[in-house]
Amino acid sequence: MKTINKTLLALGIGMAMTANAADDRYVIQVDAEHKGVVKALAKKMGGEIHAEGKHFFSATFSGKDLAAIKGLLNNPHIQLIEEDAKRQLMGYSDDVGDPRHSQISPYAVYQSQANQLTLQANSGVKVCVIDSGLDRSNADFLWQNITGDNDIGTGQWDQHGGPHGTHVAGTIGAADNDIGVIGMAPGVDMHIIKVFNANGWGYSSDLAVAAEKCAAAGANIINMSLGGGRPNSTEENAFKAFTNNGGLVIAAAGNDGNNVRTFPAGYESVMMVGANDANDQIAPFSQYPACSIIYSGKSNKNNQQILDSTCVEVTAGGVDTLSTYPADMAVASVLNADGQVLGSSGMGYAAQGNVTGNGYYMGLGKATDSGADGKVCLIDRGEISFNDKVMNCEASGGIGAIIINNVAGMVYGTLGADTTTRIPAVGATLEDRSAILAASAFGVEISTSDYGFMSGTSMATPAVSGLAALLWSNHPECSGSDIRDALKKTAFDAGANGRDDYFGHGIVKVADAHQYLLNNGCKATPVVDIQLTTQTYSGKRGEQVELNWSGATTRKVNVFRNGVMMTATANDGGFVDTLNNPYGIYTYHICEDGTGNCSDISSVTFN
Ligand SMILES: [Ca+2]
Ligand SMILES: [Ca+2]
Repeated sequence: MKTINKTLLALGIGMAMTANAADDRYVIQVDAEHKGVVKALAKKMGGEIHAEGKHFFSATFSGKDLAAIKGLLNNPHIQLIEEDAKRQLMGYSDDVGDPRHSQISPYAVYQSQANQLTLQANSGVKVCVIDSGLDRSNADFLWQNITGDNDIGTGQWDQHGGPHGTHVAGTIGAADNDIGVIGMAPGVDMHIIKVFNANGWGYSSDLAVAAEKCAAAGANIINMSLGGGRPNSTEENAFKAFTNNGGLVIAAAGNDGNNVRTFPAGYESVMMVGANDANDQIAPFSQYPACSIIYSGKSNKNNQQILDSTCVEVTAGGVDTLSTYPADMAVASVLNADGQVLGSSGMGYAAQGNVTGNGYYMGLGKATDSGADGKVCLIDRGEISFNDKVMNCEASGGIGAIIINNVAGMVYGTLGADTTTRIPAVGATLEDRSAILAASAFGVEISTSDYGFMSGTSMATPAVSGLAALLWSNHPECSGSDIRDALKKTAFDAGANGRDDYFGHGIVKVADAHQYLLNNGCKATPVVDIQLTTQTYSGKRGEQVELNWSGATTRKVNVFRNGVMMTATANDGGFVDTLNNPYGIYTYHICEDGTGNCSDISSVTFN
């Protein structure tokens, strides 16, 4: 495996710089004694009040610029109106070090507060990982806590079918020891179902079967870092059944960077996860389907209700995620300057090797330089390709190359598949530039490793599954829906204000979710007055959906399809809807006649 994901990450950082648009939020400074009057005025002008101090408050005025606000809020008690600049936390980062010799906490552990909560062993939480297997060659697992299902199509569950499944499992449950990485729920019980390998899908490609195996193994969480375009009702029913039995199903939004809804993540019963980076920015590849909208009320469209279970619900770190690999399938880089290990990234397609020597600064490395003979070349990024810099170093007699970033952060680059270099080459951060130029003795190593980086919503999804397991182990009385709800309620609101299609409710903060459940408890048995079930069958006039309900108390009930009221019908517990050439998901709910007292949504899928 080459470090192919580095290119993706570089793209992510470039995109992130432009992602934070203005959001119409202003700070208004006032005389303390007249703050109430000014606040009332701001509300009257459509403002939504946020933070408040003695002499100021902040408010959002949707779609209005500063000049317009100054015009609207023309009041003698206002001292100043200014834009409320968004303050960003410093980004999160991986621990610096070599995971072959010490344990590295990936940045997402800090970002999502997994380091602030302890997994409760023997809580009965078990995560089922439907992926490409977990390779037994990696030592960073509590193997006694891991089981799996073999499959005729894909073979042994503990022999990898590519590194994907091993990487995913490590993010969930890599052990807390002195090597490798640490999972979000370190050492948690896992059950591995191998549905695909290097050749593609095996016979257990039917995820419905996999879901049943997960349930049979006693798992309460299913992780699916996979997805596709078409819904399937058998599959959906399987996940609905798992969820109805108190479980939690979590799946990836997809990596095409568009607004397409993928499945299984797009089913209501499944929690859809997007990916963010270490700087709380959305990953450019993370898909952002719009939520379904339910309309209700007397004229059908009076009330809009966003069905946030068909779109991204939360995100977690999934850009350049460090995790476990099958033995020797990852590439590691180590940069040592005067005995201190600095952050580094292996240049894509760089030669393996481990060299030590004095450093020689080559500037931009645009020409050969005999001063580099026998030394490690220190080269600034810019103007010519990484490969040309490394080739010039090697042609000068250099034994290894360090390319230092010219913008903040790590340089992630590749020499290209056609490179002919034979010396190890790594990237380094701009922040470490002065330390590097001041040092004399260097070590540069590119070698195989059992730990490496990947990027994708496939990496964010196991982060959320592990976080859910960590939270649940501290609240075993909760249902999967309670855990899902707590993660959403306490997510950090990144991106546009409020829930948005990219982040959903935001970035998971598991310690905050823990506090939320301590404060509010679980709603283990949700109060639903009206119970609705739906099933499909083929009738003479087309596809038919049979609705059955109980618990409504009015003489008639209102039947809604896809949020639009179809009819008021007798409250006799049954109704049949006929559809002509249906495709996709159809949602139904029942309300007591003319009221907002409604059943939960029940949906059917045609394909
Ligand atoms: Ca470890
Ligand atoms: Ca948001």
